[in-house]
Amino acid sequence: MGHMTLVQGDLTKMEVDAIVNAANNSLLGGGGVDGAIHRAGGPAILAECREIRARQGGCPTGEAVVTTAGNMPSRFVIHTVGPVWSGHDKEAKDDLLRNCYKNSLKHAAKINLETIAFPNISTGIYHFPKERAADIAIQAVKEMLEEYKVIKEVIFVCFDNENYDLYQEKLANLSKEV
Ligand code: AR6
Repeated sequence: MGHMTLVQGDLTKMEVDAIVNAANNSLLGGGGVDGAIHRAGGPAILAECREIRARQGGCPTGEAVVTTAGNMPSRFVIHTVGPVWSGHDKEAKDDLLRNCYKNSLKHAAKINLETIAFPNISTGIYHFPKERAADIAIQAVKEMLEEYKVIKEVIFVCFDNENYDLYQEKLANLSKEV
């Protein structure tokens, strides 16, 4: 079965089959990791995003779409849209965040990708609480690794120290369970 690993650093530098983008519904780019990905990958990514918009009109929250990674060392970008934390019904937000991880990996498995790197979706500009997001991410990825045998490695790429420390602790606890 595939496994989960952790690194701290810049997602755009990862040499993997796909990196996942924390995008928005428009797919037209933005700040945070989304801005970094479009800058590093170049205009080919936005061109494909525009084609997807023309076909299906953006990307609903919790869903995912796939484009080239342009000039980055990865092959594909899986763009998913996390929930904005503010507002009512926090359980619904949990479900949407869970869907981001699951749908991204479903797309990856469908095109036989083996290594996928995730940022900490929704925990920046969208203000999802980091620990709550980490629990959801790790659980969702664990379930998908059990289901999709083609996926060999999922790498959590943490940018800030707080996320890195959280994932380090949680992944260590998980490996103690088995
Ligand atoms: N590599 C890895 N992680 C990064 C990088 C990087 N280069 N840059 C930031 N992060 P955010 P969101 C981390 O805000 O909360 C955009 O405008 C960051 O520390 O990028 O899902 C979109 O267009 C945080 O832990 O995404 C949307 O409008 C994590 O990436 C909106 O932001 C996610 O933070 C999405 O907000």
